[in-house]
Amino acid sequence: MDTKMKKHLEELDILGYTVVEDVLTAEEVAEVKRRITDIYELQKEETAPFFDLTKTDENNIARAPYIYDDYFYRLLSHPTIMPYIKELLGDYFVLFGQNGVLVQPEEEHSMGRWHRDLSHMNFVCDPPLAINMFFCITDFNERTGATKVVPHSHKIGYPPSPEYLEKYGISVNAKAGSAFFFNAMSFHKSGTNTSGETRIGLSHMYTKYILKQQMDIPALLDYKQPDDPFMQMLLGFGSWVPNNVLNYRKVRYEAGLQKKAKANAGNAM
Ligand SMILES: O=C(O)CCC(=O)C(=O)O
Repeated sequence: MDTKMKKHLEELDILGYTVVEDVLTAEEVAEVKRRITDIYELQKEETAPFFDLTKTDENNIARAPYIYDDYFYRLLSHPTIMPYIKELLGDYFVLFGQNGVLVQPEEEHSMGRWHRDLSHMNFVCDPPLAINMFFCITDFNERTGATKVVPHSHKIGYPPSPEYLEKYGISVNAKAGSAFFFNAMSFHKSGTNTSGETRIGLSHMYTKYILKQQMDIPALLDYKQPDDPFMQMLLGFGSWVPNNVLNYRKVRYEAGLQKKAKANAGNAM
């Protein structure tokens, strides 16, 4: 492991968070910004026949963008990020979810309340069960509504008082293009945006495979598992809970076909 990674993992272990700069290029950041905004607009339209998304806690959250656009699918296994997640969670882990979090100027956000990402779990876990990684798509600072984190709070097995959280919570500064990692058991919330511009983060939570995913990802992908064994693992095809016998068998059947195709390719060489 190089010294840079060592330093970040130490911060993440002790403080509960760390920022790795310059992971996405300016072009990638601009692309994500444009695409996530389009997906959020589309999701508002999809929800409109049922209710007004903007009047719910889902306001300004773009859920599972990788289902809508391959650009986001490719970011799930970003080559700079995966080695960190492997160090933290071991070789077998899954994606809990990928979500765009848009914090609008002078607007409250449902993520603006102190929380842990594994809700209702007030216990200490070492090694970690879940790591959140935000791509910062805009600058994160006190003015733009950067995430606020309470340092070391992933190490306590009970929720601190509201007074403690407010007193010791700090805004984590990160430039657009950075990867902001935090232990999912750290108390955190989105900050208040007074910058006049939308603040955008693209969250990716990775967990040990024994935890439930945010959504049934194999179902979202219509039970079509990718060829790549790493992506099969990441998306939960190796650890999901099938919702019926047929779907259980469909995934096993496809896995069998892929195995055969690989064996045949090997024989042909
Ligand atoms: O938007 C933020 O800064 C925090 C988002 C958050 O709390 C979460 O994704 O769990």
